[in-house]
Amino acid sequence: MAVNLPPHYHDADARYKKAQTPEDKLVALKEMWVLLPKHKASEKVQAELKTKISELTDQIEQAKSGPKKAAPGSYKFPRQGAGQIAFVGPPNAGKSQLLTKLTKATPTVAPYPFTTREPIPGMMDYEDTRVQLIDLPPITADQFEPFITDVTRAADAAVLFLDLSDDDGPTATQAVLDRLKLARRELVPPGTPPIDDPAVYALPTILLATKSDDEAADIRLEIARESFGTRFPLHIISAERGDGLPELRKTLYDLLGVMRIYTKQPGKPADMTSPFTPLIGSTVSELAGRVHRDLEDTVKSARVWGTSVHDGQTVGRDHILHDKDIVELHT
Ligand SMILES: Nc1nc2c(ncn2[C@@H]2O[C@H](COP(=O)(O)OP(=O)(O)O)[C@@H](O)[C@H]2O)c(=O)[nH]1
Ligand SMILES: [Mg+2]
Repeated sequence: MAVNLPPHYHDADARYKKAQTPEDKLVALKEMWVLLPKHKASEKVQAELKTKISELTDQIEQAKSGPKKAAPGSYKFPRQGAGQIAFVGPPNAGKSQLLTKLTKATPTVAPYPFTTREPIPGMMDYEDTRVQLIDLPPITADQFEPFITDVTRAADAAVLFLDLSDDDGPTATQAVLDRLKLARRELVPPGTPPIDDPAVYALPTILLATKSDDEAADIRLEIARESFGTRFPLHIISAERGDGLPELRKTLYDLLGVMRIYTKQPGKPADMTSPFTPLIGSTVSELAGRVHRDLEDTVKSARVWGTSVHDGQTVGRDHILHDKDIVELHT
């Protein structure tokens, strides 16, 4: 969709392109952010600008705090499936164990902290879709791998871990929230309105209480509810016994806020095996952009089979699609 940008925006853009230092670049980008009209048509430009601002802010900060441990961008995972969810939590909370239960990934699981040193992705099946889960090293007040800023910028959502086998579980989980906040990552409940500051990334988050098989889990759960009860949706599991895992798959899929759309070619049956997964509320043209980059602008109409239309109804490019619609795109 074309975006009408005010003339001052182009001036700032020119200053950005001429800027020699990261600091000057950042100043120009922030001017562009302020000048950019914030509406649906500019969502893509907003997202690109926000990523640049965030990357530069993090880069400047990391340069200040000494030599880099990891080259920037070395831990960016190509997006796969319906979306990416990052596992964040204190040491020993059962993050890696959960990844082995939900995916085919094989991170080391061990009864001592700091076993996981680098991000490990795995694909979780949910019905006919897949969700990419990323196991991360533990976060504490003084332990924070710099690449976590990259992974949490790219991720669509997060799972915050709370260990029900540990009396200090709530304190350790609070430390994770505090440390992430220092890195300009805010864990928020799903449905939270966007944050104004372009350098801050908000991740829709569920709180996951783990090791519910522990004999004192019930009592610790009460304490956890008091600390975090209303701040995040709470889900309880035992990875060891398998309790809560089937429900968790659905919760994680739902956390992405996507819908399943099946596409078909004219005169042929729909492909019901691998749905596209645009965000809930997406239009025909947004779906088309996922099918092929060029299609987003060239699609003119679609025929839709689903619950909100009569079968095979022709709709325009701005028609809002619904979960499980079957769509035939026309250019
Ligand atoms: N009792 C119990 N122990 C668990 C459970 N999940 C993980 N653990 C144990 O907790 C320890 C740390 O697990 P790990 O997945 O490596 O934690 P991470 O540091 O968060 O990745 C290991 O000894 C696991 O066997 C569970 O559901 N119940
Ligand atoms: Mg681990």
